[in-house]
Amino acid sequence: MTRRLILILGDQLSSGISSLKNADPAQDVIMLAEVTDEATYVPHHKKKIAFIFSAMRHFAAELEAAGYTVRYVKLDDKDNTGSLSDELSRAVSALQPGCVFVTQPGEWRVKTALENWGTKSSVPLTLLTDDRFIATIEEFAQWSEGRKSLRMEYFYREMRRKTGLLMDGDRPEGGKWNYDTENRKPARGDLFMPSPLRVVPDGITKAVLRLVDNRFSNNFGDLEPFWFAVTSDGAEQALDHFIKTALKDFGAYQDAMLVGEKFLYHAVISLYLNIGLLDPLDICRRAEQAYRAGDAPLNSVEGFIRQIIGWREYVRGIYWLKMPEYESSNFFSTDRDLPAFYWTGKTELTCLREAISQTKEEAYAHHIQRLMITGNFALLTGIEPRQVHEWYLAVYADAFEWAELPNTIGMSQFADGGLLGSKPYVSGGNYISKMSDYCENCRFDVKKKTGDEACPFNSLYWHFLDRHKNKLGSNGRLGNVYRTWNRMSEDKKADYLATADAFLKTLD
Ligand code: DLZ
Repeated sequence: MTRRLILILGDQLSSGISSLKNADPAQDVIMLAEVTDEATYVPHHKKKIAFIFSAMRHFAAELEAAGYTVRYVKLDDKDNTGSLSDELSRAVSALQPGCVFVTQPGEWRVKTALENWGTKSSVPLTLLTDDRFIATIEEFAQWSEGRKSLRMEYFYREMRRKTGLLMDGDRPEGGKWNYDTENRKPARGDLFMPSPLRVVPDGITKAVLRLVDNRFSNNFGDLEPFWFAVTSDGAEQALDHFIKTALKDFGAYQDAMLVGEKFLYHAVISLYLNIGLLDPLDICRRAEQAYRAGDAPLNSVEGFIRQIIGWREYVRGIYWLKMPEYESSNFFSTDRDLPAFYWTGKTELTCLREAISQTKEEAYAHHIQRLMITGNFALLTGIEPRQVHEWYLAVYADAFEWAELPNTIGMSQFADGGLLGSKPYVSGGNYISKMSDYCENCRFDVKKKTGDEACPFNSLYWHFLDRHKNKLGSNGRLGNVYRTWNRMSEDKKADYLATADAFLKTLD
């Protein structure tokens, strides 16, 4: 057997990853590299960089403890070349392996760079399937073939059947595949709120925090307090904690938002899942167990499992099916720059201020804050989709392109023209007011429709529908709203449009 060099990327920190299968501790070398290129291709949140580097260092230490030889390149190592490809070349020169193994990267850009490296390299490079997912990329492509519409719901049902999760023979548990209609309760401030498990930084994490503080001091976000788990054991504890304290209410309140409540009943485990510290099927089985033991209701557990074996797998499939063109989708041909307050949180709109401030503090906001506050605003105001995508990719600790890009380009910005969603996720202030307490202390009045004091979402909503009527007017799901718009008096329409135009000017 020749010596293998095995490259593990920053989001491949799973002991069962395909590149480590059959690794021989006696002769193979495992390599991890902290590199400037990956840390800077978008201006990542400080906490995200610290999370990835600390988890990489902990994973390397675990591999060493298990008897492997590990080549770990730290960001500030003096010979660090700054890119994954050049680090691979340096390692090949130093170690003279017979071949290089990598599990397929989760990002088109990184995959292409490694493939290019492979074509020039003196040693063969093998990219292995990433089998940490329920469906392979090929399975998804097969599922999509010949379908008129690629809706998640049908794919999700296949994944339920494939995994046997929440199945009662060949029927869905409880008789329905989806319990979302029970999952739209607004939360009240006096409810008992759990909070995610917080891990105290150890010596390894503290060293990384110093490094990030030195090297990325101008990046967005608060570095401390840093409380993320950085090992699979820590992530498992965080999952247990969620199942015990929050899963039961996760479903009912998953769309709710409250001032100062950053997590509500959300699991905050996507960051662990997306770098490989948790396994998707294992997480779902544990949630199902809680349901079967009577510790959590079906609407919560089904909603939770759907996010993982449904939506998460589905967006990954879409990513690999549609890249690289997907990234430049811009159905509405918009070109407005992302407002500066996305990087500061300094805005008079309470909803945006809350969602962005907590993003700055925690590198986290939950799904509805991302979709119906920051995403909704970007879509209504016509921000260029690529800028919105790069913002989400940078600011969230769980954001890796395969997951983030379809969520932003497709679901949130409708920039793919309806491949993912059947209609754009836009709303006026009413929805925000119904699902949150954000509007109670806002300088704008959600009940006012037009004028200086009116909630900007109200007029922007109609402005959006009016300016895109050529592209959206024939969408059956928008029939009612267009009928409402068409029935309005010309004066009222003009008021809405003038109010929105005045607001849009303030963004220029
Ligand atoms: C996101 C990220 C960061 C910040 N740093 C590194 C790094 O230094 N080394 C590394 O191997 N990966 C890093 N990553 C993750 C990659 O940018 C990329 O998102 C995934 O590897 C995609 O497969």
